[in-house]
Amino acid sequence: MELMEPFSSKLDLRVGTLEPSARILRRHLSDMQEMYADQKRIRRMLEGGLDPLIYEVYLSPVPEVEGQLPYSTTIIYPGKVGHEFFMTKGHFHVKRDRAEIYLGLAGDGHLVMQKEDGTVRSQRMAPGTAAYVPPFWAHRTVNTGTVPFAFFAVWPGDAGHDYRTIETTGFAKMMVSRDGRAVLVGNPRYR
Ligand code: S6P
Ligand code: ZN
Repeated sequence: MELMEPFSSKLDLRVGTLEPSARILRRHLSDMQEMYADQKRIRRMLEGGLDPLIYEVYLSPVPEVEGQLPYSTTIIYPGKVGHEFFMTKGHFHVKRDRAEIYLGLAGDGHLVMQKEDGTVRSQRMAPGTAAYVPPFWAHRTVNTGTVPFAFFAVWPGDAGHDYRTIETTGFAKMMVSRDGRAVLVGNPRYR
């Protein structure tokens, strides 16, 4: 393993930005259109030239190898596709027995987790919430508030990210707004 010098980062607790970051990843609706239930609405939005920025990920300069602890911040913007809140793509770790820790920084959100058998659990996240993603659970975060939702994450460097499984099956439940409240309902696109 590469021998590194100690270093620190500047994390803006109100906004969620991380400096320095090795890379900033931005996902727009067109990068994850198959993740949402209302496909007709998405086609109309994209054909009408509406392709909102859903979230940004600030990645630490820590290498993704065994023994290291890479970290990131994520900012999910407020918004919905129909009734479904803006969210991350969501993933399993390639090494399924690798866990992760999330820390809420700003705004309101939910962490939705799913086991391979389709069991779903969710945790509400607010500033100061430390949420634990145990081994074997896929994880996706959702902005269920009205301002940007930001959180910090740290995971084992050799975890790896498996997006394919969630792209193929989806999550069994989705987070929607109903009578002004965020609720988990069955996802019609879950296979
Ligand atoms: C990585 C960690 C986060 C997410 C980020 C975006 O293990 O869970 O940094 O990568 O929140 O979500 P996603 O599902 O697009 O990677
Ligand atoms: Zn992860």
